[in-house]
Amino acid sequence: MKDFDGLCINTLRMLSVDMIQQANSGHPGMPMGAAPMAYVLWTQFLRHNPNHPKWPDRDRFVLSAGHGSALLYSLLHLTGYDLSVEDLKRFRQWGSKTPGHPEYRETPGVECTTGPLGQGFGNGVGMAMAERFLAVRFNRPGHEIVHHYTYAIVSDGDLMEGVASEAASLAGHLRLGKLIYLYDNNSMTLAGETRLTFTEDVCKRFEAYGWHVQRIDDGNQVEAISKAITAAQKETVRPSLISIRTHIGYGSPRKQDTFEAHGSPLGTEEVTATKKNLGWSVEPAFYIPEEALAHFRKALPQGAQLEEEWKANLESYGKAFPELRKEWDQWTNSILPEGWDKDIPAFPPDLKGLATRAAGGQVMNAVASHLNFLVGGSADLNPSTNTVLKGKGNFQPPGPGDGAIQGSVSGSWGYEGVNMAFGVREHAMASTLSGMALHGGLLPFGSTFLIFSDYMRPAIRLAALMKLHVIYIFTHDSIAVGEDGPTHQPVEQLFSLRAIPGLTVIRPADANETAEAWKIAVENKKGPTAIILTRQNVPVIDRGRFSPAMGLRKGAYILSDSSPGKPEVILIATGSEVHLALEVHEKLHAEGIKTRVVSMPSWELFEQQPEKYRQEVLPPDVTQRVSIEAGVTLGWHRYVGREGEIIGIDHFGASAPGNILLKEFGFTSENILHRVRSLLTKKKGK
Ligand SMILES: Cc1ncc(C[n+]2csc(CCOP(=O)(O)OP(=O)(O)O)c2C)c(N)n1
Repeated sequence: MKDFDGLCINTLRMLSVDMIQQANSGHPGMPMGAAPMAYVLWTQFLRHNPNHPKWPDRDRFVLSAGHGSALLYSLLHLTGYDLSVEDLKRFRQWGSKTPGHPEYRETPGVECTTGPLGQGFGNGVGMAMAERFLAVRFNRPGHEIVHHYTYAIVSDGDLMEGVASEAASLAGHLRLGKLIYLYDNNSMTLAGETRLTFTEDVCKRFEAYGWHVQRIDDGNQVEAISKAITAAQKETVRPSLISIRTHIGYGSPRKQDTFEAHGSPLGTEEVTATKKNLGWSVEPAFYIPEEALAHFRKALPQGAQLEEEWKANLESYGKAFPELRKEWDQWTNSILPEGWDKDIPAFPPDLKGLATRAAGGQVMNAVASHLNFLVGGSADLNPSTNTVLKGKGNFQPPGPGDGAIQGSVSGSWGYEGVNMAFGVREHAMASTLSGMALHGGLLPFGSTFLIFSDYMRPAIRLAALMKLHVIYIFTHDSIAVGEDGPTHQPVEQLFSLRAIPGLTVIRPADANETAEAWKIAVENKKGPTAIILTRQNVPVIDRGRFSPAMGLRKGAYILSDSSPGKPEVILIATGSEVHLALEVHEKLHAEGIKTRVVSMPSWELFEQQPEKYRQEVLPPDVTQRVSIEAGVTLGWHRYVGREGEIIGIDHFGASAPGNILLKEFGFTSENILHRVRSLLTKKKGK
C-alpha cells in the first residue's frame, strides 16, 4: 500500500473510531477492517455526485452491514456530501443526521436503511433488477441513459441470513452482471468467531448460485481490491462477489481480531493505543489530514462532470427519442399518466359473487395497461394470486426461453418483461421490491398468500420505515381458505400487519372495493400498501342499493343504515364478512331494530379522517357495536368500545371445506344475529 493510500484509509478508520468514542456507542470493528475496500470503491470506482445525491444514473452503494454506519458517514463527509464534522460529532444523538444505523431520507447519500442483516443485500439485488429493466426499456444504440452499477459491502452476518441466500440465488438466476458485492470476510461476528457458526465455503456457495467470485487474502491490498473490482465490472453476465479477508478492529493492539471490537467503543485508552499503532496523531479527535480530504473531495468536480455528461446525453436522447424522453421523465418522477385508471372495471351487482383476488387480477391488468412502470409478480403463486400482467412479458435474462412459464405468464422473455417470477422466495421478494422502489422509476408489487406475509415481515417493516411506494397483494385471507388447513389459514396476520406503523392495510369487501383499493395503492406515495384479498367468491354488493365503494377511500364508511335517526347497533365488518353484516342488518331491520353497517376496509385510512367524519360513522353515543372479521379479536375494542362484541377467531383454523369452517367457527348470519341479540338484551338488562 502506498503511504498516501494508507493515510486516506486511516482517516476513514480514525474518523469512525472517534465518532463511536464520542457517542460512547457504535461498532468500530467493521469500519476499521473494511476501510481499505471502501476507500478503493469510493475513490476509484463509484460514480456519484455528492452535490446531487439523487442523480438518476449514479452508481448505487449499499452498506448492508449497517452497523458499520460510521464508515459510511465518514465516506459521505470526506467526499463532500452535506454532512459536516459537526454532524459526525453528533453520531447517534437525538435529531442528528447520523443515526445509529444508516437511515434512508435522514442523511444525504444514504441509499437505503440497513442494520437488520441481510436486508441491504436483498435491496441491492432489487436495485440491480430495476437498473436492468430500465436500461432495456430506455437505452437505444448510442444513447445509454441507464448504465450504472450496484455495489454493496456485505458482512458475515449478511451472508448468514436467509434473505441473502434467497436474493443471491435470484440474482444469479437473473444474471445481474452489474451487481458487485464486496464481502468483508473477517471471520468474526458479534458473539464470537465464525468457526463457531459459519464454516461452509461461502465462495463455492456463491459460485453455485451462478456468481462470479474472487478472493483477496489481504484486505489491506489496495491494488488487489482495485483489480478485482475492475474484473467484476468486466464480468457482464454474472453478479460478482469479492471475498476480502479483513481483520475486525484492524490496528487496535488489544482488540483487533476479537469480537470485543465488533460492537463497543474501543475505550479512550485503546483509541490512543490504536492511533499510536497506526502512526496517527492522538490529538485532536476528528483529525482530517488536508491532503487526504483533498483527495476524497475530488469526488465533487468528478461527480459534477459525470452528471453533466449524463445530462448532455439525456438531452440528445430527448431530441432523438422525444416520446421515450417524456416517458422517462414521467417514470423517474413517479407521475401517473392522465387517465391511468380509466379502464378499471365497475363490477355489476352479483349475488353469486366474485373472489376479490379475481377482481384484483382484472383491476391490476386494467391499471397496467396505462401504467407501464408497474412491475412485479409473486412468490410462485401467480395462478392463485391472479397477479399476472397479461401479455407484458417475463422479466428474465436474455437467452434461451420458450416464451412461456407454465400456468402463469406468456409473452416475451427478457429484461423488458414486467412479470417478475420471484420463485418460492417471499423474503427476497419483499426485500428486492424495496430495492426497486429505492432505485426509482418503477412501481413494484409482489404477492403471495396472506399467511406467508410472515416470511416477508422484516422487509415490509423496513419498507414502511423507509416510506417506500410498494404494493403487496395478499390473497387467501382467512380460514375460508379451507382444505389446506390451519397451516395456510391466516388468523393473526391481518392484525400483525396493521401493527406496522406506516403500512396501509386494505381488506376490500367486494370487487368494487378492490378497484378502489388499487387506486389508493397506486396513489399512496407515502408508504407501502397491502391489499388483502379472498380466495372464495364474495357477493358483489349492489351499489345502487348501498353506498358507493368510493367510501373505501375514507377507510370506513356507512354502507347501509336504518333511517331515520341514530342506529341502536352498529355492525362493523371488513372484507368477506361485510356481506354477512348486510344479511344480519336485513333481518334486524325487519324486526324493527335500527342497525347500521359500516364497511371498514382500512383502519389506517379511517384514522387519517377528521374526527368529525369518524364520529359520523361511529357516533360516540352509540355504544352497542359489533365487529366481524375472520381474524384475531385483538385490537377491535378500539372500535367497538368496552361494551361491544367482537366476532373473530382467536385460535387456529382446521382442515375442512371453507364454508364448513366458517359455519363451525361462527361466521354465519345466525350466529352473528344471536350475538347481536344477546348484546341488546344485556344492555336492556342493565
Ligand atoms: C437480522 C439481524 N440479526 C441480528 C442483528 C444483531 N447484530 C448486529 S451485527 C451482528 C453480527 C454481525 O457480524 P458481522 O456481520 O460479521 O459483522 P462484523 O462483526 O464483521 O462487524 C449481529 C448479530 C442484526 N443487526 N440483524
